[in-house]
Amino acid sequence: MKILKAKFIILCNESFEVLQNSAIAFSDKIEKIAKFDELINEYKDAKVIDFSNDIAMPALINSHIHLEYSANKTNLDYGDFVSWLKSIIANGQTLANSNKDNTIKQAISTQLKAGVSTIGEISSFGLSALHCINSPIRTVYFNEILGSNIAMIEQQWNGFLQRFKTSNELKSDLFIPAISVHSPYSTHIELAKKAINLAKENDMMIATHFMESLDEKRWLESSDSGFSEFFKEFNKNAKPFYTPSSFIELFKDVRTLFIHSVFAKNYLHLLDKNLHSIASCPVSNRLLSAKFDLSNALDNNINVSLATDGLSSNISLNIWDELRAAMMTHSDINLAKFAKFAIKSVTTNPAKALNLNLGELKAGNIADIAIFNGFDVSDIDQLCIELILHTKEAKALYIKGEKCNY
Ligand code: MCF
Ligand code: FE
Repeated sequence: MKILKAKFIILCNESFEVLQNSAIAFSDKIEKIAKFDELINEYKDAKVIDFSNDIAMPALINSHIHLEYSANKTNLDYGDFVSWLKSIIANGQTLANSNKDNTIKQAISTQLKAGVSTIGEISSFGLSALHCINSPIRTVYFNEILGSNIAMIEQQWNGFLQRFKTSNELKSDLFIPAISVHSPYSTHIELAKKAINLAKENDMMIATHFMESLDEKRWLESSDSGFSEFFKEFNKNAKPFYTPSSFIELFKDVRTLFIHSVFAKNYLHLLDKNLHSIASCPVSNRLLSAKFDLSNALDNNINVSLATDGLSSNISLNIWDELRAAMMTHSDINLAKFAKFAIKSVTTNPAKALNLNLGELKAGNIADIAIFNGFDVSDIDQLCIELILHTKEAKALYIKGEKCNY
């Protein structure tokens, strides 16, 4: 047993309580949160960890990242989604030839250093699995399926199945296989249906990029947009496989993380409040598309997480950089209210989205705890604002109760 003393403990519970000068008793799970004297009386042999000038909170969760797309610096086109997509495809070879192992390792280390214990990794090629396994990080590993060309469907499915099986063999409580149906514009309905059935059979969750751009919305709603030009290069008779509603319908009864959903406003009522969540990536949205209407999503009781996306649409994979960017982006929301939401958006909200016993410091939850440098605040309301403004790295990170080296 360990007892960790902290100046502030941000519980991330429903009422967003912040305890002062209290302590957490934990093994691989959180046993009890109370005053230090009470805990040391109860757990006499516990090892005491003194962070009494610092802030303890649930370790962070970055619910959407593409580790395998970490090599990009300046070679992709931003400002228009279809142009970006073309540049990703055109640069495929350059990215493939880059030293992916090093960039993936670095990206994981950036997560841990920032206090992130858990990631939602979209794996397009199966290259990141072993890197995740060989690090202390917890990974929900979304094996990606995509392909719109009917002639290639079988080949795409077989390649996906191979990666899926490999990841399933690696399954543990720190490596949780899952499935990513890339997007409605890129994934043939036969592939999507098979993948969703596979997820159901294996009780796995799904992630899908949905309504990321105006072009995607126009394509799905009226078969028109930059996507028609784009697809015509490959297939003169290209038609969308879905309407926005028929796409959402496929995910009925399946836990699903919808990514971006910037243009999904008219369809939010179709989401299942228990099983469906949204991950929003403000920097990626600025570079590729438009601003997500966060107030509207929250008013509609959607469970929203903030995440970094990959380096192919970001300049930093540090989740605190993302929260700072989000704070500036969503200037329509009161600052203190936004700061509390932002903290929940990387703790309780993604824990709910990914169905993990994490994100809140409470007895019985997994002991994933992050420690950050403390400071004095005039008002407890200011704590989250200052934390977001000033934090770049964690002082310590515990995953399943074990201190991480990173
Ligand atoms: O989230 C961003 C933007 N939207 C869609 N896809 C990706 C993002 N970052 C990386 N991707 C990957 C995606 O997983 O880019 C490819 C897919 O493999 C685009 S389709 C050739
Ligand atoms: Fe993405």
